[in-house]
Amino acid sequence: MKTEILRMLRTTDQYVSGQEMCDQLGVSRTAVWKVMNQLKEEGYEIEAVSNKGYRILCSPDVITEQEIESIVDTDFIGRKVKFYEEVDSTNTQAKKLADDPETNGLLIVTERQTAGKGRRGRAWESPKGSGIWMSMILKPDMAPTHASGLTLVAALAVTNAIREMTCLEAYIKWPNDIVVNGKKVCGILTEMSTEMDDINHIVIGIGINVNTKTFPQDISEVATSLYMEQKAIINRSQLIANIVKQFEVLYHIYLKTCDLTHLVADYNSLLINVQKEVLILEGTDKYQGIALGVNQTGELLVQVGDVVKTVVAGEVSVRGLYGYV
Ligand code: BT5
Repeated sequence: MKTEILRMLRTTDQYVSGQEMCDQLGVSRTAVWKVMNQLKEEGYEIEAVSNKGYRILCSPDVITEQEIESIVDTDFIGRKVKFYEEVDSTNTQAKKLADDPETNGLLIVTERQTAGKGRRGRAWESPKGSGIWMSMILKPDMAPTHASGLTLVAALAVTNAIREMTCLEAYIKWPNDIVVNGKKVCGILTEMSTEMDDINHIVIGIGINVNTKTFPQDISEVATSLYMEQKAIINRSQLIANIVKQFEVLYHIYLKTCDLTHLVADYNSLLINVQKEVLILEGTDKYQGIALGVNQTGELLVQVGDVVKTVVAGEVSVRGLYGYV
């Protein structure tokens, strides 16, 4: 009911009468009044005027199920949210929940991860109260070989959303980072479960440093947050809603061809590596070249001397010649 009440309050700048809420939701005046009090306790500023009703003035920076579900405007991704105050890793939780057939599009969100994961067993710093740590469960009907492109689709969605909601020039660092002013604000980890030639589920984990004010010393050289770059607090639920909306649109486009045919131009226009010298670290192999952009399957094309090499994401790290970008 809280989600419905928040949604009703958000559909208008005007007052919504208590009676209207009771009628629409089929509940008593006392029940509505109780929810209003709960919302106020959670930090919502709600004006109540007799004979007019209730009006929402300000929402706190919370990422609860009710808050996100009340603003998400999609067909299926993020319409259902599972929120944890604290969890080991949203990807790990998502994988546990994904066998349930009802979970296509489910969004798992937490305030804090105790064992946030990066790629290849690396750790992802996920402190309480300032970031977006979330995972989407997807069950597309396509061959497993096409799944890795979805990391790039997610990167494009996050970059678009950051650009739309802030004044920051966010770029993609292939394949799974988003950078602002040369530092990492977001990392994406895609995991998949397959059976024969079918995908059981894909979990796309997205970690964004939103209102983070400091970082541990070991990552402070490479990490930044949206707050640190634009000196203003960003509402995390609004950003989440924007990301899932952008992602859903791009996801449908991706599924048409099961590759980046229709997205590659947009992706390359936001790719920080383009026309830059990059160092490719592939296991013990190491070489440098000029990044040209990605192809339709999401591989990075790198000019090495006279040859254009195709670099497949996975076991590869890409560095700038003089540091992270
Ligand atoms: C990534 O790995 O960038 C993928 C990160 C995915 C995190 C999300 S959060 C929600 C979901 N649940 C999870 O458990 N994971 C996903 P990789 O490219 O391997 O980068 C990891 C490296 O980034 C680390 O070794 C650090 O150097 C650095 N790092 C760690 N925490 C960071 C942070 N909060 N911000 C920026 N850089 C960080």
